[in-house]
Formats: sequence, structure tokens, C-alpha cells
Amino acid sequence: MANINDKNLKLAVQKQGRLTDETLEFLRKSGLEFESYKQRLLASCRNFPLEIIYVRDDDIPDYVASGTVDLGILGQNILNEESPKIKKLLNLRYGFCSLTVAVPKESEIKDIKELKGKTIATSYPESTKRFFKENNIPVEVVNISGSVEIAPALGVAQAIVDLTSTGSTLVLNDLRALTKVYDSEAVLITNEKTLKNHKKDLLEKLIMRFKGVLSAKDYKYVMMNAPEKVLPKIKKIIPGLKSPTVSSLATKGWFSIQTVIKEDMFWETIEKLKNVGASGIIVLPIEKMII
Ligand code: PRT
Ligand code: ZN
Repeated sequence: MANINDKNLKLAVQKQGRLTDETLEFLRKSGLEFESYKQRLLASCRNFPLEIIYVRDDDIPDYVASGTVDLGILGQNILNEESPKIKKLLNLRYGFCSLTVAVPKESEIKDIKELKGKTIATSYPESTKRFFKENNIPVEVVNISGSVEIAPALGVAQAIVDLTSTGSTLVLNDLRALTKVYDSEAVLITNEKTLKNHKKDLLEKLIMRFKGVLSAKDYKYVMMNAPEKVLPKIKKIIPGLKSPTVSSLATKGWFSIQTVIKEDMFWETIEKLKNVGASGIIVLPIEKMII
């Protein structure tokens, strides 16, 4: 194993699993250069004082809480289950899933209240117990480490609580979602020690890079042309970060406008712009955005 430089930040990521590809993509988009071939357990970034440590996701909370590593990327679901002593820094906007209560398709159960006194199989016993307690529904919770979906068919439980993303695993196992316990996504975590020690400045630099990638995801860069008389209307429609950039075109009385538009308002805004007379609208993805 290569030597770990103690001055560098250490980040634990999932070695092989559902979060791995998107985590590595996110780090690369943040401008970090490093190796990530399968057998690798450790990689030093070439262009940032950061060591990446590849581990099982279940080990990440302990590694971070104990200060073995400074940072970790894992699913919020694991934090909800284990409540380790860590600090959450950022939601990373990938790895989306929900912890879901499901029952057999033909079951007559329509409401979680009807699960009173029933047995529920899950790999998330703490989250499950908490959820049913909060809802004042006494249930029996059995902890199963994998293939939770087959528990009802085996007669082990009348319902399950498991992670879902597309919902196709539920359908495949003749199950039907009843309600959601919580939503989850990948998150960046750290510990109190790193927030205070000599690595604090490095951490801030890294977070600024991460935030740049995350903000860019939420915005699109938009260019359009418009005659002078509609410029005031356009400026009103564009809720851009600051004012848009306006420059005159070769055709007299026409202008080119450049701005950024938030993804969630995108189509609404584009339609309004067209309606007031903007034309030649071009939309580009933004790679990074430092606000
Ligand atoms: O080996 P290691 O311990 O590191 O990995 P793991 O097997 O414990 O975890 P892994 O790779 O399965 O998941 C890692 C993280 O991905 C989870 O902790 C979640 O934060 C996130 N994630 C996102 C998911 C899903 N989506 C997901 N759909 N984790 C698991 N699933 C499973 C779910 O358990 C069920 O079996 O996928 C199935 C349902 O998927 P759909 O799409 O059919 O609904
Ligand atoms: Zn795991």
C-alpha cells in the first residue's frame, strides 16, 4: 500500500457498489485527478493534497467518526440508521433512493395503521422502529441483512421496509409500496477534529470545488437574441444571479443576451422569453459555477 501523507485530507468512498461510479465522476468533475482501478484501496490525487480510500460503505461512518479519515461519502440512509458522531457538510445530489414500507401486492393492507401487531422484515431496524414508534403503531421488527424482498413470500413477515429507487424490485417480488419512511441521497461528511485542525483550510478549498460542481448542476447557461424594445421585459423574466450580459448585434436594434437560469424554473422561463419575443435561444450546460 502506498504511504499516506498525514498532511493530506483523507476521503473514504465506497469501493464497489451503487455509489462508486457517481462518486468518482463527481470527484473528477471537481477537477481531482486520481487512479481508481478495481483492486486499488488507496489513491493519491495528483493535483490536490487528498488521499482517496476505497472501503465498504458500512465502514465509512466509523472511519470518519474516529478520525481515521477526515471525510466520507455515503448514503444518508446509513447515517439515519446509525446516527454516528459526524458532521454533514453537503448533499451531493446523486444516489437518490427512499426507505419504503411495502406489503404483498394482494394484501388488503392500505394504510400503515393496519400493520399494527404485524411482523416487518428490514435491514434498517433502527429507522423502522423509529418510524413505527413515531406513528404509534406497535410492530415486530425482524432484522434481515439481505434479500429483504422475499421475506413476505417466505412467511417471515407481513411487510418489509427497504430502499427503493426505481421500484422495479418491489414489482418483481409482487410487492406494493405503502408509504415512504424517508428520502436519501449521497452526502459528504466530516468530523469535529478535521473542522478544527490544520486541515481546515484544505477542507474549505475542497468544499468550494464541490459546491462549484453542485451549483453548476442546478443552472443552465442561456444565450438569446432580441430586439431592443423587449429588453426590459426580458430583464424582468430572467431571475439570473445578477443582471444578464447584454451586447449589441450587427443588425441594428438587436441585442444578444446571456444569462444563467435555474434548472427548476427552466422551461417556464424559456416559454416566457419566447412569448415576449426572444429568438435564437441557445442553452448550454455549465461545468462549474463559483458563486
Ligand atoms: O459492499 P458495500 O457494503 O459497500 O455496499 P452495499 O451492498 O451495502 O450497498 P449498495 O452498493 O447496494 O448501496 C450503496 C448505497 O446506494 C446505499 O446505501 C444507498 O444510499 C444508495 N442506493 C441508491 C441504493 C439504491 N439506490 C437501491 N436501489 N441502495 C440499495 N438499493 C437496492 C435496494 O436495497 C433494493 O434491493 O436496490 C433495490 C431496489 O432498487 P429498485 O431500483 O428496484 O427500486
Ligand atoms: Zn454496505
